[in-house]
Amino acid sequence: MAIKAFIFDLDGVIVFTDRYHYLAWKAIADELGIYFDETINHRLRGVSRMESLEIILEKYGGPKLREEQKEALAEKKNRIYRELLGGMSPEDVSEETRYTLRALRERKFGVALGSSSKNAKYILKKVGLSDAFDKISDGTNITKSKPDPEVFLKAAEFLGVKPEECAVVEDACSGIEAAKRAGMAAVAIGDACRCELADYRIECLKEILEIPMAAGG
Ligand code: B16
Ligand code: MG
Repeated sequence: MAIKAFIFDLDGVIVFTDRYHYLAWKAIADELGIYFDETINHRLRGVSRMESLEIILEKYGGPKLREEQKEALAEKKNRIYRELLGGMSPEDVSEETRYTLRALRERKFGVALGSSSKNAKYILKKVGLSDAFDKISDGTNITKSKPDPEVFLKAAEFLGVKPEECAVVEDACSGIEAAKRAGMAAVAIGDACRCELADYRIECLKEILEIPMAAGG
């Protein structure tokens, strides 16, 4: 079936905020005396906030935390993270990224965001990309995070296209798996290129425009 729309992951594809996630989680981990490093941080890619906390708590040796304590920790992490996001600007998005998004729309493809983040709209605003997407599916409209396909199925629904008419661009293997479970084509960039489920592998975003399915809408 012909591809009518592209759904982009945010963190790791459009913007690179994992350093901010790392610094914010590190502050929480340090407060609890938990070992946390960049390798553990890597496991948090594409994973929801509460699931990220559970991964960090795997190394926690203290008394069992109640649900409300966990929620308070996740909220605190988010406050620190948003403070760091506050320093973002349009310079945090490459010209190549802007060009690729524009070119796809000029070719009449639907362009949506499919991100696990509840901060997606804030990030898009900070980097001046609020108008670059036709529809946004993010952490605020899902109950299950990647590798569950919900975030991408919602994006297709918002765009008014069938799942099999969509291609997802992802940097995390959990996102590639989610795309395939949604019945969509999966384009891998960065780390996700080692994921066997990927249909296409690209080194930089504008290579999307050279994939035959993006030739014209
Ligand atoms: P928030 P993506 C994901 O974004 C991040 O990769 C992941 O590290 C983060 O935990 C998740 O969003 C939730 O983010 O705390 O802002 O709701 O890659 O799906 O765009
Ligand atoms: Mg990502």
